Amino acid sequence: NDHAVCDLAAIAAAVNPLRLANDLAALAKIGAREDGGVARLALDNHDTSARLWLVEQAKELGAEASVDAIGNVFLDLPGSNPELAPVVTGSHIDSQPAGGKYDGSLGVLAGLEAFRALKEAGFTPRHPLSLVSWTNEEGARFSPGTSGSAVFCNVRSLEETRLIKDSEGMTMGHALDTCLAEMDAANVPRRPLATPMHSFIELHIEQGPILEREGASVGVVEGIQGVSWFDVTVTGSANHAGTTPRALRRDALEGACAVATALREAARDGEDRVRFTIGKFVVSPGSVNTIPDRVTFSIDLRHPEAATLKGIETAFNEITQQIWAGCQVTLTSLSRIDPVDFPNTLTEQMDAAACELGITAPRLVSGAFHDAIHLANHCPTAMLFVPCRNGLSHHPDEHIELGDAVVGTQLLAASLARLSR
Ligand code: HGY
Ligand code: MN
Ligand code: MN
Ligand code: MN
Repeated sequence: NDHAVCDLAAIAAAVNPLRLANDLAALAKIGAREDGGVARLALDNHDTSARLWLVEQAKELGAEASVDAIGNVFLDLPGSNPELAPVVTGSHIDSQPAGGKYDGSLGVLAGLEAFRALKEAGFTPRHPLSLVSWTNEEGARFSPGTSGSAVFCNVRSLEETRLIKDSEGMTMGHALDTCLAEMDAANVPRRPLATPMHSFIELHIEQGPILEREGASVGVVEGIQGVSWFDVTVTGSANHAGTTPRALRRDALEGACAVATALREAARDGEDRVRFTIGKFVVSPGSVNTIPDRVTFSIDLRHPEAATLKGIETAFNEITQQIWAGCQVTLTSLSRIDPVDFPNTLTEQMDAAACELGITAPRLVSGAFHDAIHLANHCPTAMLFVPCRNGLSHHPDEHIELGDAVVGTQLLAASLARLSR
């Protein structure tokens, strides 16, 4: 039929390990930490420099760079039939405050290298190809995360997203306008939000121990577990640490510790499939000899089933309606993203590509969320995982083997060829 010729072995052979390694090292320099990790928070000056670096790579590749109103950066390659919706790959380049060099970055750079390999192998796609770097996947500075893909997929509005504030009180809209002004100055054209897509494949490090344990270089991801983020505020009253007797105290820290323990208990399940994390815990006024009057803390809750997440959230609501150590407690739901299953139509294409390349790619479900969790409700979506050492991530020591990254990139390139031919 009318499919373009695509020799997957030639495409895989055109993936260049040195080029990929150089790109990873170049991007890791932007926002590099002393300890070997990266600190490239969404829309900070390092994130903006990294975007401009990525746009530079587009020129060499002969791709058209553009940016949308939420700051998602796209690199577009034409197909022989411009009427067809693009086959898209990508991830994110913003990081955790003490992040690793590969979380997000590997997916964007593997996409870049896959595009180079497709061109060098003489493959001409029928569908256009796009590489995207999504804004604020991590949510570490502006919470919740996955802003770029959520706004692109109409899950959240641009307006509400621009109002989110970081810990210094700066709005995401202000940081976004500063970043977009730099992209305008670099003549990066704007593009409309939410352009149609034929399919989306995201390559990412696994951030867990499965592939390393199985000795696999790449895995085909079947879905992503659900995730809910909350803020909890405990309000007491400040007073003198030395003179205030216990009966008159409304100690917000005592209340916060008690309610945090109760919430953790409510999230416990017999089979260790619930993930409950309190990552931020802020005590005010934060003076040694003043009883705290306000404590805020975050909750990151995950589970593969939406019903379980909802049940735990109901329990959280009951627990936080009570008084704890004389303090009021408020629970604010920041985001709830249901689990997603990726369609067989896509994962079977990746299995077939792996088979043709003689690559063993086990199936697994993602414990971490990714931009693909929103894209899954926008177009046929799937992911590829590459193992990271000891499953360590969101840590400066995050590490991958270049050989695994190359195999992952080869399978990505081959999958893109099968989908766009
Ligand atoms: O938190 C997550 O799951 C993602 O790595 N940002
Ligand atoms: Mn990530
Ligand atoms: Mn991450
Ligand atoms: Mn086709």
